[in-house]
Amino acid sequence: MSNPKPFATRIDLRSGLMSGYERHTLRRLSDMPGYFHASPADEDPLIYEYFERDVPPEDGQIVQNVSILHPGAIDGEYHMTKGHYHANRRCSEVYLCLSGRGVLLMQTRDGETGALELERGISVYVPPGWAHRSVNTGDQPLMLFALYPADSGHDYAAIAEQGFWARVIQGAEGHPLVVPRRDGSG
Ligand code: PAN
Ligand code: ZN
Repeated sequence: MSNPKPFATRIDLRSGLMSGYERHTLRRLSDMPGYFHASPADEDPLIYEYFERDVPPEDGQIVQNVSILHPGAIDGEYHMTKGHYHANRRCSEVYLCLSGRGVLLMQTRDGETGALELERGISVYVPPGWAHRSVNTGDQPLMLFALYPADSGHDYAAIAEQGFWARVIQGAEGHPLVVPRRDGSG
């Protein structure tokens, strides 16, 4: 794929719809075995989806991504993305929340942890080396715009095996709680 010419993208700030996307990825509960603390066998909701503009996967190119996390919870655990490290450890990312409410969980391989709230107008800088997972804690879609280097690569395996340092669950009166996991609690 050669260097693209300059191009514009329209992002509907209400629906999150991105014009001209080349990639649309859907994640249902069945695509996420073992990620939630429970997985009811009788339902398979759409947890999240994301749209991307394709550029060459090379140093210097930037991917534009719109992610939509649909509201809901699986046995009290809010809908969330799989989460990943960037395979290229030099690669960072910027998230901008377009609408909805949520939390961005983060962690490093050295055991540092972070959780930052997301709401319309908040941007979060995810430095190199920090895994990241977004969680929808609201009752509306959580829409996120993200920019990341096209040569980042995505390392899902470490998170699939070890999970994140905390789970985000529905507390009393519907308030979200970020609950640190004890080792072995999945
Ligand atoms: C995001 C994510 C997107 C979906 O664009 O890819 O929100 O999350 P998962 O990739 O964890 O399923 C990003 O962080 N890209 O690098
Ligand atoms: Zn990322």
